[in-house]
Amino acid sequence: MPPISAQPAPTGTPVAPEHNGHGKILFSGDPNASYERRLVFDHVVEPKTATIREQFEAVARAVRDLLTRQWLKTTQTYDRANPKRVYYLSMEFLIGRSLTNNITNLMAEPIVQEAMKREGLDPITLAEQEPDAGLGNGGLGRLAACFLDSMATMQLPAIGYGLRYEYGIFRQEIENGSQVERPDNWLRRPDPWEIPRLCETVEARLNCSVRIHNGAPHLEPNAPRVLVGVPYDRPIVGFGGKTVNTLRLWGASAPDFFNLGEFNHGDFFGAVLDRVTAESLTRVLYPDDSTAAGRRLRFVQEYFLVACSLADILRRFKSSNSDWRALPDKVAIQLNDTHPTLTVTELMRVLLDDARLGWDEAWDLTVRTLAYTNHTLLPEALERWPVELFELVLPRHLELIFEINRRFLGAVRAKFPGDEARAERASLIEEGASRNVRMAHLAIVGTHSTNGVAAIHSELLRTRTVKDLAEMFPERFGNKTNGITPRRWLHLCNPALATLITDAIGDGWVTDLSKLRALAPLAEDPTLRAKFRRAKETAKERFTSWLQTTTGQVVNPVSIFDCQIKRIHEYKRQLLMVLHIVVLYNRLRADPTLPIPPRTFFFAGKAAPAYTLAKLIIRLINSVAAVIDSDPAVRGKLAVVFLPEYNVSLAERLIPAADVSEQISTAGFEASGTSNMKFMMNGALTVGTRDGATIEMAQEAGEDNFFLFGLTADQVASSRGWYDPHWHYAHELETRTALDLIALGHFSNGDPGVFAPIRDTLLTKGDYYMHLADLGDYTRTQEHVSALFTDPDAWAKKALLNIAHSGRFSSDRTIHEYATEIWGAGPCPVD
Ligand code: 26V
Repeated sequence: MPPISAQPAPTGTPVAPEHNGHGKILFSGDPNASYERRLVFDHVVEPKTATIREQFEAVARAVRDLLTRQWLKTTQTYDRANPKRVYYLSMEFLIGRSLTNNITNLMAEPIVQEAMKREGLDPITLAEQEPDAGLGNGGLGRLAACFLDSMATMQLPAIGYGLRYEYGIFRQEIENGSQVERPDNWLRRPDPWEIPRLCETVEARLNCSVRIHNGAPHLEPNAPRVLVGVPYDRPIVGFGGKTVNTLRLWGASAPDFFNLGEFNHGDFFGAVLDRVTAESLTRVLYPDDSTAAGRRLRFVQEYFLVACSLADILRRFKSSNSDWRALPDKVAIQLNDTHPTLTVTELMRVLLDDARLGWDEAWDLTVRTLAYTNHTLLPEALERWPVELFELVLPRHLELIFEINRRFLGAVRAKFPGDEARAERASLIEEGASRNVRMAHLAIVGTHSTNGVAAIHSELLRTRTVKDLAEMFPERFGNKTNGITPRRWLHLCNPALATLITDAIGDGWVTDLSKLRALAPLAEDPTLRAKFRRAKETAKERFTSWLQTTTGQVVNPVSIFDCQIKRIHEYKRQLLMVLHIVVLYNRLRADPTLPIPPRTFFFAGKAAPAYTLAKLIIRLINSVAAVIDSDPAVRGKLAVVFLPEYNVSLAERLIPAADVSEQISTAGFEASGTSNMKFMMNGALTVGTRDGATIEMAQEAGEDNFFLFGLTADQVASSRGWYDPHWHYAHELETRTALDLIALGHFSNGDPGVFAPIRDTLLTKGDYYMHLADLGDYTRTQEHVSALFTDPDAWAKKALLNIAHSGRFSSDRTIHEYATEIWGAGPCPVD
């Protein structure tokens, strides 16, 4: 296999526009040119009267014209070379905006900027027209999007497969301090990036029908149905613009012969209604990443993704290969969490029932083709689907699962004779009042590789969560620490810092982030430190002025920007940060002259709509913000800001401006985290627990340059039996005062009832996530943070050292490891 380069695309040699020959006419005054042509012929408007939205669509389409030839060429190159292909199956791709990213990766900024100037277009206003493609909940979906960028940049022949939800993650509004969910109808207007491929549809067969009953979709048994998957392709431009890979999203539809019977009997209305119902399958993304509690339609969505993607993959395989035995040499399928685990049984079904292979051969091919990544250890988020649901929707798959399990348990009993308890724990089927299929077990048994997403997470997965399976297949378990794309998360979102870095060490870091190490010795240089401070100021001013113009909120740009932005979850401990704020608030109330550097605490994140406590945490944050804002004793020293509607674009704005990154999950609970890496790369200092990838970040940067605190994962586990939050309440005055203020109604107009559930969680119900255990150490650590901030030069040095040691957290490095150690795939360069 050819070695895969860590620095794949040469920088400084833009492919577009020169290579494709279209750049010269883009935006020219000639009405035949791309931009005007789009306005006149697509929108049928006079360019002078075009609305800003029409202008955006025309610019985006003009940029698409720049990449089209390379996109076609990429497909042709792969078809000709027939390399081993990589398929990334994911229920989520949290893409964000594409216009500026595609311009950056095409290296087309200079011509696009010049052309926009000529046309009198404002690039920022124009970019704002594009809605975020929010086809994901959080980390898992954003990781998938970063991986696509890296795979294209590294010239890997890869395709992403997902679903084309018409409604992405809900829009969050805050009303009276509380979260309200609004639908995100992001496809309301035509999306300039997607290409429907109506000639490449595939079919997915269910043993039931989806019907609307009382306004809600229901599964009707024993009514076999065919669903049609319509591919919608999106270009994924690698940096340098040479490779343009594809993200293929499936939309559900009904076949043309659908319900022909009813149609012939005159039930035209019923036939059309059924079509509408079929199309409703991919209408909306499930917004709850905190529990896997069974929504039946989600199960059908998962199967639909699997069936459509696999049909497409196998069709492509068969068009260039004649022997099924070549499958694992030509195809690597990565399962992003258990959501696409039905790929195991779907591939078995095709190989057994359609290709007519024997069990052993089919099983060997299946296992060698598939690999699985686990993204969470939280028991409530591990997928288990009722056996009864399989019977209803996918009876053949259930038969296959029982047979896989029979053989697997035979192997368990052979390896560990007499250990029936082990067989029960390892089984693919959870027995009990209701029988469930344990999807993680199926994923591990049916693939050749299982990995976690940070060293500690992979270790806990192997030694605790699925210990019995790891003991059956020790060679299958590994780790692939997550990463993020430096194109979007540094080059694009932080121009001031990116320029500083390029001026100091050249631009090679954009495709080889390990080059950032060259900054480490330069951190000794006071001039560079001054430049870093200037770049951070620029980013902070940019953010504050955006905040003021869009929301009217004014924040102090010289205060410490202390940020926790992520989904709202108890384990992520937004409450710990709130408790610290209340501790500081009390200190300042007791002594308004207390010399502490001013801080602005930023929160952003969505709570799952049904997660009541998470929603109450949002309300608490907003209540604390309001009380602090109206208290003259602390105003000017402390401010709390909850930024509504956290999405990729908001992260791109705030992260460059951050001074402090809060990564404060209960140790052992955050699988990896990826915003931690984004902050580090943008020169924020981390206050964090020894959890997820934060541990590896501190190792890289040196613990002296980090603010680590709190219990370790081992300490959390070993104190679980005797930990009692009441002890902290009784013995720590500041803890008690803070909790009492919350519980007695100080932040709820004197009404103690409002935040009682939070007090109960932290005290009476045992504080499962051990906030009170860590509060003392956290508060002391934050004092060191404040002290360092009063020495801006020393702060800048640590920040620069963090940036210098963030190179390992490029998703290029992660993808290099997947490609060489799991997929056995290498680059297939496009001319
Ligand atoms: C579960 C479910 C349950 C059914 C409904 C929809 C849904 C959506 C997502 C999930 C699983 C969420 C798991 C997840 O996002 N894990 C995060 O993965 C990141 C990337 O590896 C990692 O950095 C975070 O630490 C981890 O929490």
